[in-house]
Amino acid sequence: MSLDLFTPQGHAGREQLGAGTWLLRQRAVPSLAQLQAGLRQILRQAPLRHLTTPGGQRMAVAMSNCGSLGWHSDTAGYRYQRIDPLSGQPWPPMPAAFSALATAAAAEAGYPDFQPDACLINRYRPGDGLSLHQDRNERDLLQPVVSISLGMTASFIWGGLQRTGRSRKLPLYHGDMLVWGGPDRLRFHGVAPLQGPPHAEWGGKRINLTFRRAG
Ligand code: MD3
Ligand code: FE
Repeated sequence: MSLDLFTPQGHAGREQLGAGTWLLRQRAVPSLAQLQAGLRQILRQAPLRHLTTPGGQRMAVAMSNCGSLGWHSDTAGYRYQRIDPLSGQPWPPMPAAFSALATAAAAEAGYPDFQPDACLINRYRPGDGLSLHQDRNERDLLQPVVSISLGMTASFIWGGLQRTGRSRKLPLYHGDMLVWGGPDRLRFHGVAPLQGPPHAEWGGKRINLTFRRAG
């Protein structure tokens, strides 16, 4: 396949967004086939589902997990757990290609010892967004979070350490990776309601993978 020089997602390269944050454009592209095959298998065992917030609201984004720990939410609260409550079984294992990619990206961003034990899978359809929040259910907040964007372009909202601070919007394209840690780990962030054309291969959806050291 030839390089597309006319669309912004055709540009690789890395950009430092904050003291502890790197955007690695197109970093997941060499692994797309492995990610797609792995996802298909994981979602057969642990289908995407809409969780309920502690306040009783159905989340627009559909979620699943792989790895020894999975993020879950219901009216009892947010937490990581070893068992998928839908199947009563452990979450599907994290494929070696997934963890190797997350570990390599983290090392490139200055986090040399990242070994994820949880991978949260988020599925957005047009109109679905994720409201401004912090990720603070992980045990060790010195560990970074690594994310991979797949499918339709998202408008990522990047805020400050307080909910009411200024925020900027940043497009995330198919194949982009973000590594987030250090002083930026507790920044508020979210995703604007998904809009725009369907992706040529992934269709009318966006999948986001976030790798964490949760336990
Ligand atoms: C910044 N997911 O799953 S990934 C989430 O695109 C989540 O689905 C978004 O926020 C998505 O919790 C954004 C990028 C990301 C992930 C974790 C972070 C940014 C972060 C943790 C702290 C600060
Ligand atoms: Fe988050």
